[in-house]
Amino acid sequence: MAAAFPEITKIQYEGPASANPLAFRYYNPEEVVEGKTMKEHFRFSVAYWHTMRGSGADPFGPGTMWRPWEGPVDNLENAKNRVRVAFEFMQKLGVEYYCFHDRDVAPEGATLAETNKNLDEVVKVLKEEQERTGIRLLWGTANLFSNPRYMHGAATSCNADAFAFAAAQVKKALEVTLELGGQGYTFWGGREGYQTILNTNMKREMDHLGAFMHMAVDYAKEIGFKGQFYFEPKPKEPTKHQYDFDVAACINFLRAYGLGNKIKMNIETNHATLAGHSVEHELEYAAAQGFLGSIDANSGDLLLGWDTDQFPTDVYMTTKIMLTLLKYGGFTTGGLNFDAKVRRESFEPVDLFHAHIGGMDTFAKGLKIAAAIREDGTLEKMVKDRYASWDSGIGAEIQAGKHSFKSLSEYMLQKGDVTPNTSGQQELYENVLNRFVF
Ligand code: XUL
Ligand code: CO
Repeated sequence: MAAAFPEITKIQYEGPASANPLAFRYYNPEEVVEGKTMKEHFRFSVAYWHTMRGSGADPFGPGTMWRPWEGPVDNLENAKNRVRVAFEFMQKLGVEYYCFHDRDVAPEGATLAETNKNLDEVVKVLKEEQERTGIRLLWGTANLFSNPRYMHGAATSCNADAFAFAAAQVKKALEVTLELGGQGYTFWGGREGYQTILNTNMKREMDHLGAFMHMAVDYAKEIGFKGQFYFEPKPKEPTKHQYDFDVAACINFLRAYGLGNKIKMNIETNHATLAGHSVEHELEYAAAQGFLGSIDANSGDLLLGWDTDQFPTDVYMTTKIMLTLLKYGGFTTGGLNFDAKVRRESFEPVDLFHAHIGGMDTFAKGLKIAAAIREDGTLEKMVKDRYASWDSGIGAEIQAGKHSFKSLSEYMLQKGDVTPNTSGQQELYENVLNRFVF
């Protein structure tokens, strides 16, 4: 097969002064930061659905993307050919992981049996390409939302057959993820939610979702899939009320259904902002409770209110993400998956390189800033000092469980009032952060 990107050679690190648009200025894969190479920190991944399948279609018009390797019909041959293109792209970019939905990689057939067969055929090629390049599968997943059979949801559908079909699909997706040595499996809610409570039995739907996830975990055990399961929060889109609203709702759901020790979070930036949070809030909330799994790296547009899935270019955001990641020891099974798409107007193949290079560089710069902030220690000390009242005296006693409402009431009656508060110094904190950004 002829190269899909013949004029592009492997993207190299050229340093901050480089003006070459097809080079990294900050992402230097082998550079060691806090004892790990950059590539080990990030575990960058390409999202097959956007990068290889994004057409640029929107509600107002059809696709715009120019993808010269795509054949006139999306048949098996075309799907296999596309795999070669995907691996050429990832190799030239220097990304070591990818993620996919079953339906991204292989076309649906007329029956489930035929669809599974198609998937097996493409998985053979994926495996070949993985072996040839050393690129690995970060996580796999099943598309339980595109086909009209899932109009009412999959695991939460009012139609029991939709649940059964979804189960068959996830069973197969787990098998191929195992076959490809995938390091994880992600559940994103898809249409698991509702539009109006008037036609919805919420309790029943949630119970079904819990049962579905248990079946997945049980089946993984049965076939020997040891990868990490992730649950990906998103508050809305496609349904008005998604059950996986945010990290807090997801963790609550997992604990309520006895899945808390089986499934971690896959946190997506744009989903966090749709939920009225920042990504660092979501990461911190998950990490503090031991649920930090993986990241779908992108960004939204606060002037638009939907999931625009743009590539991350904001160094403040990547710095904050990296501060949290470094604080909690970084990824184990997870990674930074670019769940992001080029704009509809950026239709040329080379734009895929510009987009990913920008995202990788922005994260690399964020990592360097975060590491410098940590090495300096000022910010950490400021936060520590802010909580100093808990390090000794009454605070330390409360933390050690030595007090009750009664004893605290006695303490306060005797003391009369609290030790005066000190300033929160938000502006000073922001200035300290800026010292490392510019
Ligand atoms: C949808 C989304 C999905 C999941 C995988 O908003 O983020 O692509 O990441 O199903
Ligand atoms: Co995502």
